[in-house]
Amino acid sequence: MGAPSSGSRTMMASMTSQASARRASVRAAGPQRAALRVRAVATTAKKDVAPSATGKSAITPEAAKDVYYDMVLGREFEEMCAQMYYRGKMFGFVHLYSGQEAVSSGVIRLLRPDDHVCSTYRDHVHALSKGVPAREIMAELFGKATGCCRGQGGSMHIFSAKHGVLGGYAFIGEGIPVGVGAAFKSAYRRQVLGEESSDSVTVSFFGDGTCNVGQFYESLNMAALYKLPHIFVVENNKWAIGMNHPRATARTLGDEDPFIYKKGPAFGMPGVLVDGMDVLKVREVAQEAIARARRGDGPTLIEAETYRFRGHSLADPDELRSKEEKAKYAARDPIPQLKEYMLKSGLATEAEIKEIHDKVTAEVEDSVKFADESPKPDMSQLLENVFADPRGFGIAPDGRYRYEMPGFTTGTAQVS
Ligand SMILES: Cc1ncc(C[n+]2csc(CCOP(=O)(O)OP(=O)(O)O)c2C)c(N)n1
Ligand SMILES: [Mg+2]
Repeated sequence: MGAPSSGSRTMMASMTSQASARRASVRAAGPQRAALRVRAVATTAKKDVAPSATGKSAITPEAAKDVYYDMVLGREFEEMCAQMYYRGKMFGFVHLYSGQEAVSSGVIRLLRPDDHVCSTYRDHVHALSKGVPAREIMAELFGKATGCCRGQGGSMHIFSAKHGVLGGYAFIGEGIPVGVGAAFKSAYRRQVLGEESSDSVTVSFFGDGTCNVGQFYESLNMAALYKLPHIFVVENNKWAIGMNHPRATARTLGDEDPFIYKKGPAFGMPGVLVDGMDVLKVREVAQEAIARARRGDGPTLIEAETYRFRGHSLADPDELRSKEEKAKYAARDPIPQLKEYMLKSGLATEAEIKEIHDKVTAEVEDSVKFADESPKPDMSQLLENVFADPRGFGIAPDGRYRYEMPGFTTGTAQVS
């Protein structure tokens, strides 16, 4: 994309004036009407919760097997990570996603390759769902040169431009504006540069604890203001390390619990609450949000109620959550739930399910072998991409952006 022209600035002004026209119409409708609209969105959202895995949900056998494969892959990959971490193959903090698979698979398997995903430090499974090969993620976790970030990222920083994975982020909330930025690019191309085919969508994932940082609210505002093709997915696993969600978050008006999805309507976007332990429900809600974003109708906030089956990170002894709470959610494990549904409704046979498990086991074992046998990065790579290129950003004398110049990101600082 070229530098913004004065014409595009005018278009940006018009995007802003369209937004103020919308606000003016809400104001004209009066406070009572506006309040009704908010309630309507929130209530619809509750009704929108799709039929459960035990109910009637339309999914083809191919899609069901794809989603099942993805969830099993996520679970087995993470269990293998735990083993490898305790064997000293990985360094730093490693946060596992086990238990939350229905959210990643239910949303991301519906995306196109040119769509984007922004993650958190609990990022391995989002990347797997988006198509980053298990080998490249495992090698990254081992700090090897064949990893998706050439061994320079590690567990909390899984990034793959090729697969539309815009990164894991150690600082909570950091990924949300990045996701909104990607959605802005898609909308800018369509609305300002007139590229009709630009309809890619970005989904940002983050936790319940992250909803209490400012970047969440700034991002909700900007996404709504410009009707960006962005989906906010809150993975509400009830805990932010050792802080229980209701202890940290103000209750929404009239509720006993704080509902994050109700913050969507406050910013003029639908807020949807979904059972995040039921992949078919998540899928239906995501389908609607993705279609809305692609049509150009703007963002959606999805709150998926879920649970992590392990401690906050592999360094957490997980002593704060009660046995009863853990047992309650273990009984709602999304993987056996989907398996049972698939078998009962003829979406897959026992033999096909077994084949999926065997393939996943082979894929995960292969990823470990590949990571183990891969070389470490060369010392010369140590400071690459750490400091800004001394040649600076901006436009070069040939009229191209400097970052488009061959070799721009290599050799930014050499270690001999
Ligand atoms: C800006 C910032 N503040 C504080 C922290 C420390 N921190 C790490 S994880 C975490 C809790 C996040 O909880 P949640 O958003 O619910 O995600 P979950 O771990 O449950 O997936 C906090 C506060 C951080 N990483 N970044
Ligand atoms: Mg949480």
